[in-house]
Amino acid sequence: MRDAVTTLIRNYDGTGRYLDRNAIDSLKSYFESGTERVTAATAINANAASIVKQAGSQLFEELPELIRPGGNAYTTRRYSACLRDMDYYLRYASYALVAGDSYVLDQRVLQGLRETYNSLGVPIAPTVRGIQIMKDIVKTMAAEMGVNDTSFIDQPFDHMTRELSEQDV
Ligand SMILES: CCC1=C(C)/C(=C/C2=NC(=C\c3[nH]c(/C=C4\NC(=O)[C@H](C)[C@H]4CC)c(C)c3CCC(=O)O)/C(CCC(=O)O)=C2C)NC1=O
Repeated sequence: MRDAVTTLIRNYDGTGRYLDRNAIDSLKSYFESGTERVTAATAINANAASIVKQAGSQLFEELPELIRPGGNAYTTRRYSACLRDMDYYLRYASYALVAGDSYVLDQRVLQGLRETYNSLGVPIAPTVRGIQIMKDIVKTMAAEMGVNDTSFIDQPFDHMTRELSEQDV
């Protein structure tokens, strides 16, 4: 596990430097956003089941072919697997939000995921859409809980969708 602070120290220690102005600025911004990060995690924690359910409904409404015969989320087993995946993305996003760092996503969620999805025929673009729908729901909830600038919430969700969509070189 890494967070914004340990990642920064790791970089500076790697080159034997004291924390300079850039380091201090990024530490300040991390600590200043601390309360809002915790608020976002609280919003997710208190509403996880309903966020996943709502995002799933919206996704299947937008892309009904997913749950029709031949669709990857067709049959109860695959439908549940899909919502379970959404729940994974949401839970790990809440960790990354608190950490202020994407390392936990790279390490625990994204490693080997595209290969798994490709081998099972799980379509990437609709998965990306599902993650983005959850992002929007979480941002709305955080705003309702008094978070003024919810832009930091984009980071983990956008990181996951970026990594998932990345094309093989
Ligand atoms: C914590 C990290 C972690 C992740 C991310 C994870 C994902 C993950 N999703 C899987 C399957 C799956 N994932 C989906 C998901 C979907 N199908 C769709 O059409 C939608 C677009 C989408 C939902 C948004 C489906 C349907 C399966 C089952 C596919 C199958 O078995 O045929 C599998 C294969 C094994 C299994 O079924 O459990 C893995 C490993 N597992 C993990 O441990």
